[in-house]
Amino acid sequence: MLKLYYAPGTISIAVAITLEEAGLPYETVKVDFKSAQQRLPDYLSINAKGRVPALILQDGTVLTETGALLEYIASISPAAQLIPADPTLAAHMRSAMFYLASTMHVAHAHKMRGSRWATQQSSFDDMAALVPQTMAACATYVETHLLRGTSVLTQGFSIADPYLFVVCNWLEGDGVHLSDYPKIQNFMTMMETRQSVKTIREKAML
Ligand SMILES: N[C@@H](CCC(=O)N[C@@H](CS)C(=O)NCC(=O)O)C(=O)O
Repeated sequence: MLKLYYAPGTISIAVAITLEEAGLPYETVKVDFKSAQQRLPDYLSINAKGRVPALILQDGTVLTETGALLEYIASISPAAQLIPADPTLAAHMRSAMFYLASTMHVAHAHKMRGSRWATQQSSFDDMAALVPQTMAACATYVETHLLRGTSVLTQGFSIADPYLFVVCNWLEGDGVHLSDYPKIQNFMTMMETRQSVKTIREKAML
């Protein structure tokens, strides 16, 4: 069975939602961020990056990076149709995912993880202070360009949606008000109606 290493509320939850969408059986292992378990040797032997998610396959292969995991789940579950067949639509879906990974998630990390980029407390404070602005700029981009319908694609559900859902779930905590972004708000409401998200909430993973 697939085994997902996760921490509640983190980007690893996009993988859990996608596993639910695909109807795949999986087990979970919670990584305790409070005790910095992600930086201890046991976990580093699973994911040398010290981050979640990590997905362990039946044969012991370890996969990391959210986008790669979502693609993997979609590939082994073709019936769930989590990637559009049309290459242009698929490129838009991946464009959204690369944007989330390389820009929006990184902007969010400046609130808590300043030590990745600097050493002084004043630098951390400065980085954290800018997060409401940088995340608002990201939200504006999502609102005006990424969300083409109720979801990332004009029609239908794709692996970009759980990814976007988890990242937008951070917005209020980052000082960005969803009420200023009606399309994102609509998207979040739509996602909350899906059984996958309900199940993940019942499991207290989000
Ligand atoms: N590019 C990675 C980023 C993963 C990542 O940064 N995960 C965060 C949680 S949202 C984490 O594990 N942080 C722990 C830490 O920085 O110590 C991915 O998308 O999988």
